[in-house]
Amino acid sequence: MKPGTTASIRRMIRPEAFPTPFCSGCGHGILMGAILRAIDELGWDMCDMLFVSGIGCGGWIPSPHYAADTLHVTHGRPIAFATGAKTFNPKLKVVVIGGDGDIASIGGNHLIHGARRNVNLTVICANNSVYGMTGGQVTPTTPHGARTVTTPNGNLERAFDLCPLVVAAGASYVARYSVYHVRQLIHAIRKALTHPGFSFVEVLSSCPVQYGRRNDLSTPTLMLEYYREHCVSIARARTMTQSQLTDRVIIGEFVS
Ligand SMILES: Cc1ncc(C[n+]2csc(CCOP(=O)(O)OP(=O)(O)O)c2C)c(N)n1
Ligand SMILES: [Mg+2]
Repeated sequence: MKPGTTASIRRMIRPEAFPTPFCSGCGHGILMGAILRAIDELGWDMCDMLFVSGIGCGGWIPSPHYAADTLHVTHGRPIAFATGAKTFNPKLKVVVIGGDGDIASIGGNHLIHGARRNVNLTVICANNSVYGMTGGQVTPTTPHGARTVTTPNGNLERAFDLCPLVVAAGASYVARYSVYHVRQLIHAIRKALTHPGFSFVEVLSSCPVQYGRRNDLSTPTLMLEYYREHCVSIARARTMTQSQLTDRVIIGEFVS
């Protein structure tokens, strides 16, 4: 089947899983499509793949939507399960997809140790800056000052910058884009999938319902415009001062 066609993408999804459980304007839907397009462009067979996710809206991206083997496991543990599956069957292409809570909060220890071991996995973190599924609580990636249901007057804590964190831990492919930057995102996912070793793609994913409405970004458009205005490339960031970089998110390939 010709890659890039609707029919070619259709064969990778379970029609009975639609309509999706995602709210209108949820970036996870864009990411769900971007991952499939990357796999389609590579000409990979979904039968050779295993998708592992934990609990959360991000965990719903592969399971139940993808027509492939999926493991929907305990919150915070997808990297541990994926490590076991990959070790048992090294031929399997194993991809972890989860939210920022799943991957970087309760699952943070598995993330750093997966990177340290340089396990041959691809981890895609759908970062919407909150625990979306449980009502919009603060997470370790909520920006400083941002309002959430548990930080109504603004988050007092600093946020984890996930890409430098996993670079320091030993990941050998690391990139970050937002769901506004779809072409670059698909390209990065392709590179991550074909990379031997631990590859990590952080995806800033819009959540107008739980994050946006508490932070003056209550529509899908406002959230995407925010990403367009606030994301700066690694090259451009190098020319900016620390104060100019306040409230900016650096995107691009950190290690490749
Ligand atoms: C061990 C455990 N702790 C807490 C929960 C409750 N819980 C379910 S999903 C979730 C957070 C989801 O946030 P995230 O991983 O960022 O995904 P999102 O919904 O934002 O995409 C939490 C705390 C759980 N199911 N299991
Ligand atoms: Mg989240």
